[in-house]
Amino acid sequence: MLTRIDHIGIACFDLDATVEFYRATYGFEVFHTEVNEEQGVREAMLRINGTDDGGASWIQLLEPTREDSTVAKWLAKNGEGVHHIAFGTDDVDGAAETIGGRGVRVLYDEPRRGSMGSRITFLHPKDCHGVLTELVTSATSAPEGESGGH
Ligand code: MC0
Repeated sequence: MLTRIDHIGIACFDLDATVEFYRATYGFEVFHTEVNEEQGVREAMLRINGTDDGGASWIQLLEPTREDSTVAKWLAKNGEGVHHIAFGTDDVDGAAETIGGRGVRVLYDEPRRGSMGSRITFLHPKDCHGVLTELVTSATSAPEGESGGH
């Protein structure tokens, strides 16, 4: 059902400075950037391994775009750090239904748009031993919107 770690989401105050840290320290380059207005984030995706077939693993750096976003709220309380983990699945609808049936709160009735055209939903951290957990099905098509770096 869940086949891989799709990404680790890391909340930061300054996306450009954090991108530069990951480049200078680890050699990870930005593959894609976008603004997700619904989620209230500007994000950069750094590919750690894998290819363009939808099975890659990423570091996702997240900067809030507005004060009332979930990431802004989380940063104000916790400071920078790991915000969520995302598991990859070929079937986010089915995985959400199965996991919801096991008593875990699924935060969205229907999956929403995630990074690079993916479909995502979240599980409540209080039902997951303190970890905000995302389920994601990658888009197999090329990403749309703002992109760069590759
Ligand atoms: C909140 N809590 C967390 C947490 N966020 N615990 C672990 N990890 C997190 N990231 C905890 C709080 O500390 C609090 O615990 C309790 O959950 C309730 O949180 P709250 O601060 O009162 O806030 P709520 O209830 O208004 O919202 C929490 C909730 C929300 C998880 C429902 O953050 C949410 O809907 N998250 C999903 C969407 C999201 O995060 N989007 C941003 C990434 P205490 O013990 O103090 O009660 S978007 C993204 O990642 C996309 C673009 C993508 O991957 O493609």
